[in-house]
Amino acid sequence: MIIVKLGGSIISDKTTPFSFNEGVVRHIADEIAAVYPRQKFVLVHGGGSYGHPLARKYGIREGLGKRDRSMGFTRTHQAMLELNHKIVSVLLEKELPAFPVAPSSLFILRDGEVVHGDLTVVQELLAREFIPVLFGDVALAEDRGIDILSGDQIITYLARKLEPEKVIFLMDVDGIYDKDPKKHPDARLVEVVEDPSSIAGETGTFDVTGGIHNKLVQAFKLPCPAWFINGMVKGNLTRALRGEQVGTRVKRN
Ligand code: IP8
Repeated sequence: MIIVKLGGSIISDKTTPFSFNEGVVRHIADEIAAVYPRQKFVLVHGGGSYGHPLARKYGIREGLGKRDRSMGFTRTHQAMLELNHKIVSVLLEKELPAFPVAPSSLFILRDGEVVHGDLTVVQELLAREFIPVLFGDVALAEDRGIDILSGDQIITYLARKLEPEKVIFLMDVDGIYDKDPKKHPDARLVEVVEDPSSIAGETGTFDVTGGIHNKLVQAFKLPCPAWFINGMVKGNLTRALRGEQVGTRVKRN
């Protein structure tokens, strides 16, 4: 089984609220359809311009308090269901038996971390050759009442319990660079990272989107190899599925 993360920046335009990049999701679905059902998948997508603006507007991470927050909790979830519906619809168009699974019904957080999770349904869906489609979501929290659960946290949890062959992160940049490629034309794409300390070296690995460096650190905690690739480029997912060199590969020794 392979876990694929559809980053929020590829499935929607983060600068335009409620925008959906259908074309990108379509080519990703094509590449999955080319190897399914030989290859099993769990898909996890981010919040993009559906979840993040609402989560910020209602201050969900600050927990329950004002009445407005409970409405915001539900509205943010509703927006994520809408995005999930669009993604699942594209997968169904390609004859892939995608099935939506809402993480807010599976996980409970404390201190921003998962303290309770139940993957029975995900496992049973996989056993019946469905493709579970999870997403960054709101979640109930033991400490502050409500919180946000990111797609990356879900992936860490899934990977520890389900032991996938690999995790592929689809992003809107080519991988991890040694410095900011927008500021430094000589920035080099790092092809393989084998040692986490190499990324915290003299120059450090530049965090292009604000989340990549952290993703890389998290990737070392996964029990399997991880790939960071540009999901906007057709064929990249196929290359990563085949194990060919593309983007940045995180190999644990
Ligand atoms: O984009 C965030 O998920 P992410 C989900 O995977 C919400 O960090 C609701 C903002």
